[in-house]
Amino acid sequence: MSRNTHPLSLTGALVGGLLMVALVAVLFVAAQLAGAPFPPFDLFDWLARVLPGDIIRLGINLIVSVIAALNLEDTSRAAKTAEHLLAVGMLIGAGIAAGAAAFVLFRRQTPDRRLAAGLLLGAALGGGLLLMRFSLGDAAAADTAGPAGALWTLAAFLAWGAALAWVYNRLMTLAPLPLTEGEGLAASAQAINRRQFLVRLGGATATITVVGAGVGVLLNRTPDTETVEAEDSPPAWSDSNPLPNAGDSVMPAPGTRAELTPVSSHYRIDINSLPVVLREADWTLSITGLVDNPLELTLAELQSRYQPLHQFVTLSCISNSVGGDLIGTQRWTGVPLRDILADAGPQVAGGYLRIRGADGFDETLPLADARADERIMLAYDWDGLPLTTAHGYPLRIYIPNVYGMKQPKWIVSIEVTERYEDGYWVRRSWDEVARVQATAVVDTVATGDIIEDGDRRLVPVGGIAYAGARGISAVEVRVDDGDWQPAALRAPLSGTTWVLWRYDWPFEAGQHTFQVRCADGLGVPQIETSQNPFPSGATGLHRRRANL
Ligand SMILES: Nc1nc2c(c(=O)[nH]1)N[C@H]1C(S)=C(S)[C@@H](COP(=O)(O)O)O[C@H]1N2
Ligand SMILES: [Mo]
Repeated sequence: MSRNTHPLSLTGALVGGLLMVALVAVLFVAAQLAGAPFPPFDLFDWLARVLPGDIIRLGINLIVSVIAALNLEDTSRAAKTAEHLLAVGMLIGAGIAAGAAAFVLFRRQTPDRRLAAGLLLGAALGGGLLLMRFSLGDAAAADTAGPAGALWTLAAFLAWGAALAWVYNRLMTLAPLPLTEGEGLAASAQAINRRQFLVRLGGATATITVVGAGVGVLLNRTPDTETVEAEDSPPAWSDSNPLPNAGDSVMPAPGTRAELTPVSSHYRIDINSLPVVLREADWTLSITGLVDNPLELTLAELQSRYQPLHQFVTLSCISNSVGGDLIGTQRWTGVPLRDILADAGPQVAGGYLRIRGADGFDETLPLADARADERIMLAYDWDGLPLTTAHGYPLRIYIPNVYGMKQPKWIVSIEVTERYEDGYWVRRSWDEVARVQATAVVDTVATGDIIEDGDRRLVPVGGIAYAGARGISAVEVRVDDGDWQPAALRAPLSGTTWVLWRYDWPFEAGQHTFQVRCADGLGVPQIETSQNPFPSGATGLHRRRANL
């Protein structure tokens, strides 16, 4: 029996992959249990920083198209899940490649040297991932791991490398495949053959993976599912605590999206696999640069020194498609930025504010805008409660009329400078101004809520229109090839939110297409030609088909 034929690199790929799957499961449990680093996310986040904007965009487009094709409900949540799976897939891919390479390398080595080589390979992989993690800086603060976390990561990858070498050495002692019938009988009488060993290895790694994934999910400490204690909740909006437009006679057509988006279902977009977890005790806001009095404010100081401002605000991602769900409306509470700037005393008039988030995200705002527009605020509450981790705790900025990409979350510093610098997404070729495009959406053709009006039957049709803080002056609806008809506008929650519209359409049986368009508060009609979100935000007419 020829015992010393070397296993193929294909076998190495299989073993490297199996072992990596198990390793990822173990890393996942440690991350969930003890807040250890989760290297697949570091790899993914690092790639997201260093790869060219075009490639990132291609990736995002692909994910978003798949989500659209699958008709998944919550785009931003599904996209994050897809990113997480991709991150894990990439690390497993690295395990497969490293396993194949190692099995070639191992051929010329003695069993002991193989072990050393395996450890070296593990160290290289683990070390590389740690370097990526360190290069992300504060962004990696999503977990509590310090040096212990780094050591753990390294140890885990060393174990992976050692296991790879051990498997190779073990395979060398087993009968290679294929066996003749006689050899097979003989082998099964004494010991297992290579195939049986690999099947066992597969079973063991599968067990570790399933158990690990199960335990990890049970322990779930993902910060974005964080909920707030019920007793801390502010009074819900109700008859005794009405929304500002509660008395409006134009009622949303049934099926229109909620006028005020529950925080738990507000979309979430950020550059990291995991949102940055900041703690109040460790956090301050610094105002630095060209100022007379540099400031370093705690959250309590921000809240007590300045008069709070409450604003209903609609926030949209520039990547939102017309009719998409990357848009939401909440009640933001914070401090006008100009009040804080007044205390800091900028030394320039025409400069810029460089606003940095703890995740490495940054944007630039003209100083003059912040001084002139009291709506520009640093916000700490949504719906009367502290921002959730996912939405930027403890501090984010609101800037009217621009897309979310211009408005950092998790703000840690604001620097007054003379020089303009592109922000995070602008460096990746998105629009420098990112002014919100006027768009309107048909949310519902409420065929189940037909109104009997004398001998007429009316179908409520409705949705939203949004043009940033410019407001909406008109919405029109067209059914099939008919004329554009004016819709009724519900008073908005504020001048900086979307506007709900409604059009009661005289029923006609059959298949119909409902189209909508709007004009902003200045009467400027929306752009009707369809444009993709990149680089300046989506435009075009939204339509919805209904069978009546
Ligand atoms: N620090 C930081 N701020 C950020 C981002 C980010 O990745 N990091 N994403 C921006 C983008 S692209 C959008 S659309 C909004 C989304 O805010 P939300 O997640 O609370 O809906 O946050 C903005 N602010
Ligand atoms: Mo965004």
